[in-house]
Amino acid sequence: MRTAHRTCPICDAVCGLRLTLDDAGRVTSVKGDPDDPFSKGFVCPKGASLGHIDEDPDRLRAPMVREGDDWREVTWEEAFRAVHEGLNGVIDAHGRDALAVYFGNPTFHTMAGFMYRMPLTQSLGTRNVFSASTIDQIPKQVAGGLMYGDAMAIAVPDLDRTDHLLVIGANPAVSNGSLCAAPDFPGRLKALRARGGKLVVVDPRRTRTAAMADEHVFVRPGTDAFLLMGIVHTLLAEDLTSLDRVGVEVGGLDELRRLADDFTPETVSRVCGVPAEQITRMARELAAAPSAAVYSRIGTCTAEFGTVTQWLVDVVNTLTGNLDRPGGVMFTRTAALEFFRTGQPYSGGNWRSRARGVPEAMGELPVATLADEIETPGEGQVRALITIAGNPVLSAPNGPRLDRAFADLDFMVCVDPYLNETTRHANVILPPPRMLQMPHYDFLLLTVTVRNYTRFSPPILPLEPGQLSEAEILAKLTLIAAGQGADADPAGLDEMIVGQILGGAVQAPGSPFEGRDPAELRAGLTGDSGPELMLDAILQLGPYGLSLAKLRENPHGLDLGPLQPRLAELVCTPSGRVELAPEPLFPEVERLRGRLAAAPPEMVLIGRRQLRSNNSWLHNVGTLVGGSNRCTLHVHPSDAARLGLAGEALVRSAAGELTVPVETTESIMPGVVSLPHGWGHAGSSLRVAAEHAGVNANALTDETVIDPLSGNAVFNGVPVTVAPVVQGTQAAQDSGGDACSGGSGTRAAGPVTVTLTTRGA
Ligand SMILES: Nc1nc2c(c(=O)[nH]1)N[C@H]1C(S)=C(S)[C@@H](COP(=O)(O)OP(=O)(O)OC[C@H]3O[C@@H](n4cnc5c(=O)[nH]c(N)nc54)[C@H](O)[C@@H]3O)O[C@H]1N2
Ligand SMILES: Nc1nc2c(c(=O)[nH]1)N[C@H]1C(S)=C(S)[C@@H](COP(=O)(O)OP(=O)(O)OC[C@H]3O[C@@H](n4cnc5c(=O)[nH]c(N)nc54)[C@H](O)[C@@H]3O)O[C@H]1N2
Ligand code: SF4
Ligand SMILES: [Mo]
Repeated sequence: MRTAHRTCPICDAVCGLRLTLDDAGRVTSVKGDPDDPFSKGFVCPKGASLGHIDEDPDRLRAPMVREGDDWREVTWEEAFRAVHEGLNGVIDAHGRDALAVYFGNPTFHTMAGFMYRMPLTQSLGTRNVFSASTIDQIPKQVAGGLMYGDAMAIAVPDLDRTDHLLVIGANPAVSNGSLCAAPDFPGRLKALRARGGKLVVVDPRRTRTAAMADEHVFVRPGTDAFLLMGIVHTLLAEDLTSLDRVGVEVGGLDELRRLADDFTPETVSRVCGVPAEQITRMARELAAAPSAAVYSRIGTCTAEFGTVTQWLVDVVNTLTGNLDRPGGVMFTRTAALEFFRTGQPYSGGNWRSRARGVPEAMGELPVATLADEIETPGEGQVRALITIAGNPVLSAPNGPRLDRAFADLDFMVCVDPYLNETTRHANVILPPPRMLQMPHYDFLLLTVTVRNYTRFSPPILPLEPGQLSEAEILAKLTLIAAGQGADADPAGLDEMIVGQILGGAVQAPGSPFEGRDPAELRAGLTGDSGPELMLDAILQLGPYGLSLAKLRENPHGLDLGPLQPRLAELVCTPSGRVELAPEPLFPEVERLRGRLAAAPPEMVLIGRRQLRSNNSWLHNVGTLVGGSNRCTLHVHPSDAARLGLAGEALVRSAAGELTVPVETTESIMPGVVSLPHGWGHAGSSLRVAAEHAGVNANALTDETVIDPLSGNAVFNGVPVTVAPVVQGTQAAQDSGGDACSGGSGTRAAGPVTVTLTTRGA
């Protein structure tokens, strides 16, 4: 028996875990790490199941190649040769824009995903770059880019010090928070109320978070931008602003006044369903609180006015004087990534997608238009796809259409531990090692912690002989994409990336490495893998003067203190001020104004998360499925009675239809139904998941409707009709063919060119 410690890699909360393992390396228990200064022993049911997840017998242990409907385990050499032939066959026949890549959610959690995302993208040389960002948080980043200049500047509620927290479209008591890393979020909410603070939740469902709150406000799905406009209008009309409390220069107040002018509480109330007096009171309470923070997430990001909503959230935080101030919303000072802030003002829409003409944001296109790019013939049609840690058939809007489109590709390669709804279309699957065999450092999640904090976890178990790390797999893909062939050495690429970081740092004025010799600096780095060497370098360049060795000496993590005001050093708008009224948003505000008189749809669909699920990929673990973790349609009893619903319902939208068991509950607003996403495993080779299949909520979400500025998908407020299932009614089942053919061909080797954007480079 031995004890080991590591950060939980599943959700955004970065909890520390204490594991015990037997002599054979099997996990015998997982508990919260009581010595972690940030999570202090907290663990949720998913973290407690880490051993079962890690030891899932259905995880792939060797690369797989598909021949027709048959899968064959192959050696890594054979797998990479097949990838080399497949990708280069497509490049030779159709050019590089015929390639597409999709980075799924876990690439935001793995060290390899962080290190290799940019090099791989650059080596592919295609405009067809997609990720889970456009079904998640990109509206928040675009809003940050427009207001602060820096799309990596995400305002985090100062959860442990605030006096008043307004949560809009998030359910952290279940999700444990997102873009706000706070282990034991529910405990921190209880502490807020215990110290006399107030918690208000705006949600079309009475969630677990709402049940903990002083006040729960029902809002009509998709209308938060109206509610927030009503709050902004009140703050301005009643002169409740405290801009003097904001420590940076703020511009655009007059423009904002003009934009918000006709969104009176009375007017917006008719659209969002919140009584005008309540909107006025919400504004007054936010302004009067000694400190207050507005926090919003998925319910407001995956909405048609996603970017406008995220902008308005930070406008309210600014107007009430709570921007960059203790108890308000603040900006984490992370240990590792400060070096990567470019200081260049954000600009979006630099090109448009081929088929639908939708603008790029942050260098990527909306995954909502991936199927268009695969299906629309012509120059630049996508013929080959790489997915890394993603399951877009279940997670992207109109998943069934993607399912059909993937079946038509010439070549597909997936880096994933599972043969699932998406990877079943692959020609080659490259499985990463078990979680316990990977080192872990949350490059990205540690940029949004509610205290400054850092923690590194070395692998607990070694790789088996001949097994590849995820970093090596992604490095090989990068080299193949760059035309270096299937046999190129991944270590060479690691050295190149680390060398570029050091090369940039020695030239960067004021950097701790300024003027030093890169070779000497390289010799001083420690780390057992490329990502660890990279981490060591950027920790040393970071604001705390840390190193990988120092983090190894502190296996429970390091508390780096409460958040401090720091916006002044982040703002990089062209004007140098925080922009309250960025011009690119004006057309969106006009569009919003145009909706003031629109009649709301009779019935709309929203999503919901479940405590024991994590998107689509934990349903094969027996301890996590069943009981309350079922895929059901939440319906208000009054709607169920009106529509005659019992048993199963047939739900239809513009995109598709499905049948699903009905669960009536008073917790949901009348006129709204809710379906969790990530289900739909019928026929899966994952045995437990197939027994708890559920349906794919994204058979109903409409890929043709997006948030225009960010390209984000719309999962909430989807117009639907709901009817009882009558004998003989059969919902359309989504099915996809398997007709894929591997391309072939060879390419001349060329140099790998990788440019990391850094302040110094
Ligand atoms: N247990 C669990 N935890 C998770 C995940 C998981 O799948 N399961 N996923 C992780 C990921 S990837 C993410 S991004 C985070 C997300 O974290 P959260 O955003 O906290 O997650 P959700 O539970 O989706 O919360 C969204 C809430 O918005 C509400 N809502 C829907 N439509 C609207 C609307 O129009 N307006 C308003 N105001 N509210 C609306 C929903 O009812 C729901 O309660 O969770 C992470 N943590
Ligand atoms: N209707 C609706 N749809 C939604 C949402 C919603 O609220 N409603 N939420 C959206 C959100 S917030 C998100 S983040 C997306 C998620 O969308 P995706 O990222 O596309 O989907 P996941 O279900 O997270 O799939 C993760 C994949 O990564 C694999 N994986 C797990 N660990 C690793 C690893 O260490 N390495 C590698 N290489 N692979 C790994 C899993 O097997 C799985 O195939 O879903 C979105 N879809
Ligand atoms: S809350 Fe998230 S990080 Fe914490 S134990 Fe659960 S899944 Fe892991
Ligand atoms: Mo997400």
